[in-house]
Amino acid sequence: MKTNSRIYIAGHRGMVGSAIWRALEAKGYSNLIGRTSAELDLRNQEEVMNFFHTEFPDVVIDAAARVGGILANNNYPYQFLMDNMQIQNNLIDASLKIDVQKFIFLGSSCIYPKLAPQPLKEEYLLTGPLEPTNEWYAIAKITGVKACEAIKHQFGKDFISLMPTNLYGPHDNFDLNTSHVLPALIRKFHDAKVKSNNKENIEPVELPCSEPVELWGSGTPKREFLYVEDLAEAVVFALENRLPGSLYNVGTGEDLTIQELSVLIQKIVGHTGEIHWDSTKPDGTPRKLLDVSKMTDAGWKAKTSLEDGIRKTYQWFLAQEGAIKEVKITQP
Ligand code: GFB
Repeated sequence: MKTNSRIYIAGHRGMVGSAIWRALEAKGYSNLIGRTSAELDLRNQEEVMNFFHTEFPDVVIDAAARVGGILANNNYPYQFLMDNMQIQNNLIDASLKIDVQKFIFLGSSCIYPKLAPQPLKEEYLLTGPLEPTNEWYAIAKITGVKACEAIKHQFGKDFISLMPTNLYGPHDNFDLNTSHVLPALIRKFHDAKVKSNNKENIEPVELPCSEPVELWGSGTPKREFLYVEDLAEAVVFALENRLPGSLYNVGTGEDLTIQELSVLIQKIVGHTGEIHWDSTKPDGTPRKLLDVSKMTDAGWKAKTSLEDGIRKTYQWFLAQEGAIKEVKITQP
């Protein structure tokens, strides 16, 4: 990899793509290429092929995908299946046709069977049924992993897949209908705290107690969380080193229950009220802890603790909230 290699980051405006862009820039890579979805519809094969024939990237990183939390996955199965297949098929096939030097495909830990032994090793792929709430997204991502593996096997090209665990960080989606659990909890606890602080001004109480917050499911499922800037470091590591395998898990190797996560976020945000669990909402898979020994053996390890990562994400969220309020104030 040269610092002037032409590196196309598909999805460079998203949480993952923008973190990869910043990480590459920080390491001196000067020839980064990005297109917004308004400029280039990655679901359109002709548009994608024309773009590749104009830009001729040396390296392609596929961080473009339709993503969302448990409810969005459950409610929009067709879009999660079809958009993702179209995006990745177009990117992978165009990359093969113009002969890019390296292709990195990003997916998610939900590709593994729902009840596979824990921690999840790469070799457990396709050994059992998937978690029903996200099987559509998982099936799309599995086809991407297999397409890259087939290209490596058949043409000997450096097309690899990195499977991160649940990600979070700056530029995450904080919309409560479509977000993942970690940003949803930041928003819920923050909003409840702000609401009760405002109330306090009118009816002061001795001990400020935040409004209660409603969370989904039972709180018992376990999840592993990776700060997105750590994932970006892993992508740079995979770019700079030729990894021999075709599929690598990327995570911290540690998980916690959603209930434990809620207590941690409550503490960081400063919410002091009750938590109610809405059992009508799905729990999803009981656990999906990644076995990260393949990446560790290759020489990469995550470095941000969950608490530090949540603090940084909350700071970013607060800065956006401030910006949004300023815009609202200055509008007529
Ligand atoms: O992050 P999440 O939406 O998705 O939910 P998955 C994780 C757990 O948090 C589930 C619970 O048990 C949810 O019921 N949860 C509690 C909440 N309160 C909330 C809340 O307010 N919002 C949300 N969103 N969850 C996704 C997959 O699975 O993970 C995707 O659907 C992808 O395909 C992604 O793999 C990484 O971890 O269950």
